[in-house]
Amino acid sequence: MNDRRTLIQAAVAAFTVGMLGTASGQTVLKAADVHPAGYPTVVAVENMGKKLEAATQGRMKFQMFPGSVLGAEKEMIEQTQVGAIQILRTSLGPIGPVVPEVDVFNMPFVFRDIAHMRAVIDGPIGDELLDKISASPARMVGLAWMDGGSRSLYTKKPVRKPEDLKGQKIRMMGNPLFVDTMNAMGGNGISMGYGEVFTALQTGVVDGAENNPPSLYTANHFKAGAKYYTQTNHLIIPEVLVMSRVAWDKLSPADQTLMKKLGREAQLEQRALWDKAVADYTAKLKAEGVEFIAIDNRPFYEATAPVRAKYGAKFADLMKRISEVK
Ligand code: GTR
Repeated sequence: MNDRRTLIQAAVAAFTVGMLGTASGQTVLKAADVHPAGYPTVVAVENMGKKLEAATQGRMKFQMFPGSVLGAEKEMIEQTQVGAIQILRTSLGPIGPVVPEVDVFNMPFVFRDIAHMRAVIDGPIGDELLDKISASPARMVGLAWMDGGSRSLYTKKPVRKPEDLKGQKIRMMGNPLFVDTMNAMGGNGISMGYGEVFTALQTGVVDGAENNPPSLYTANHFKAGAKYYTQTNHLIIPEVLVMSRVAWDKLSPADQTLMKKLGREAQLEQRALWDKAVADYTAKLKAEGVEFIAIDNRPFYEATAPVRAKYGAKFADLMKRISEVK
C-alpha cells in the first residue's frame, strides 16, 4: 500500500516536473499542501493563484496539488528545494531542520496566545524570519505566513497533567525540538510524518498526537481512537508559504514583487478562513464525541522550561523582542 502510494507520488511528480514554463508560454507553478481541498491554507493559496493569473493576464498561474499527493511534508520540502515543487505551504516545524534560524518560532510556549503570534508574524520579526529562510542555503524563498492555530494534545486516555503522559507514546512532527518538548511534557515523543499518524494510532504504535482542531478533524485521527483533546496549547507554530529558489530566480523583479504582495494578501485571507475553520471543526469534533478537556496548562509550561533554555539560548535577544511585542 505504502509502496503503491510512493510509486503514484513519484509518477505524479515526474509527470509534473516539466510543467514550469509550458509550450504556450504560460508559466504553471506547482503548489502543494498536505491538507485536503477546502482546507484554509489550500483555499488561500488557490485564490492567490487566481489573482496571479488575473494580474499577469494569464502569463502565470498555480496548479494546486493538495492532500499530500506529491508526498509527505518532509519530501515536499525536499522537492521544493530542488525545484520540482514551486510553491509550498508547510508547517514551520519541519523547516527547522533545514533552516535552524526559524526554530525560535517552533519552541513550546514562545507565544502567549494566537493574537501575540499574529502580531509577531505581521510585524518586523515576521519579515526578518521570512528573510532568514530566503537568505539561508536551503534554496527556498519565504513568501508569507499562514495561521496554524494552537496545537494541543489528543490521546486515547484522558490527560490532565504531565504525570498522566507517563509511558504514553505521542507522535510529534519531524524536528528533534518537538521530541524533546514531548519528553519534557511527560510523554515519549515519537517523530513521524503526518500521513502515518492514523495507522500508528490504530495499531497502537502511538497513543496520541498533538495538533489543531482542523487537522484533528480532517485527518480523522479522532476516528482512530484519539477521543480526548487536552487544551495544552503548547505549540503555536505559524505555517509558512515558500517558493522554490529555482523558480524564484526565473521571475522578473516585478513578478517577484507581485508574488510577495499576493503572498501577504493570502496571509490575511487565510487567517479569516482559519478562524472560521477552527470554530466549525471544533463543533464537528464535539458532535463526534471528542471530549475537550480544559486544563490549567502552567505545569506543561513549567515542564518545558529546559527545552526553551536548551534551544532558546542562541535566540535570547529575539525571544526578548518577541515577548515585548504587544
Ligand atoms: C498541521 C500542519 C501541517 C502538518 C501537520 C503535522 O497542523 O498544518 O502542515 O505539519 O500539522 O502535524 O504534520
